[in-house]
Amino acid sequence: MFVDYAEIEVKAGDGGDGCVSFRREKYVPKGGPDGGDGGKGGNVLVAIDENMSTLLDFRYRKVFRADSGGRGGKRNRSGRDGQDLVIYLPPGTLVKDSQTGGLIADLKPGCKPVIVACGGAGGKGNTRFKSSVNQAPLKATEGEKGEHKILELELKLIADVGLVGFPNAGKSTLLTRISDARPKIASYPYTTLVPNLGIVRTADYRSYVVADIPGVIEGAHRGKGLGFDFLRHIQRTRVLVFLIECTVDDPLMQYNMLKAELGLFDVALLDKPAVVALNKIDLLNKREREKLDSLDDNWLMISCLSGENLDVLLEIITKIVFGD
Ligand SMILES: Nc1nc2c(ncn2[C@@H]2O[C@H](COP(=O)(O)OP(=O)(O)OP(=O)(O)O)[C@@H](O)[C@H]2O)c(=O)[nH]1
Ligand SMILES: [Mg+2]
Repeated sequence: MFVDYAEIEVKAGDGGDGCVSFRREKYVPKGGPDGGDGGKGGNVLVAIDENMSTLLDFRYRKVFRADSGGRGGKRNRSGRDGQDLVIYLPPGTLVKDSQTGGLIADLKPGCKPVIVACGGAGGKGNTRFKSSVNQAPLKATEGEKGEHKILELELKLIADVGLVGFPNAGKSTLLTRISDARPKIASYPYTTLVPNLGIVRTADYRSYVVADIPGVIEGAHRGKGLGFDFLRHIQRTRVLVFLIECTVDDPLMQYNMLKAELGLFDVALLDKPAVVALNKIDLLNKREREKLDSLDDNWLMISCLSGENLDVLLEIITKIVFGD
């Protein structure tokens, strides 16, 4: 199951308390204070696990605690430091503080682990409070509390190309034709319920990732169809491919409707380079094709079934992705 949003609670370790103690040994009268410091509490960190692709695990496990520091001991022994706790997340996860809404980490590929909650400092033992005027201090401090936060995890897939279109336009079929992915394909709308990623390999051994997302329809921003929450997965792509069925009454209107829905979700989506492809061209006869030809010179006629013009489409996408 694909889950792209979760809320978790993190609690860093508390610092250990400082110790009050005095050296007591035969032949060493008035040995002085020897209470050690408390250990530091463990931090909570987030890090990337390349093998993860969903936040499913976090639907069930909600609270993550790092170790607390140990108490300081006699004979100036410091308490042990609490161990850090690392939470592994899929690449592309955004970690936000749910209270302030502030972004704490953006786990892009290659990013180093990030501390999301700091462990408390250890308390001071009474040795630290020794001075010329107070040679037998009874004072030690408590360890600091570790940070406690509620975190929002939001997964935004990392893909170079996003396929957008109405349900049944052939997005999943296209992904199957050009990449190694094998998403479900069927002749009814809403076959794709969660995003699929596929890797496209070019003839010169380069590769990029294409995301196939569920179909968007008019009114998606009001929650119609599957809504448009999943559009977040194309927010980070470099290119959008609009896929439109050529057999519909008015392809241009469908294209404008798609753009309008995308714009309502995030206007920045409309600034991305885009390629428009009319799919299922195999279903048209010559006359119908000529009619469509006049629509827009930049629109590409393709057929995911016969493979017509898929090479041209790939060439255009590859050029934009790599900036060739
Ligand atoms: N004739 C023809 N049929 C196609 C072509 N491309 C896809 N189809 C068919 O169109 C139907 C829908 O294809 P999908 O790839 O599942 O469409 P989708 O856009 O992923 O649909 P959703 O996931 O529901 O949004 C399937 O029956 C495909 O076989 C094409 O080029 N020509
Ligand atoms: Mg699909």
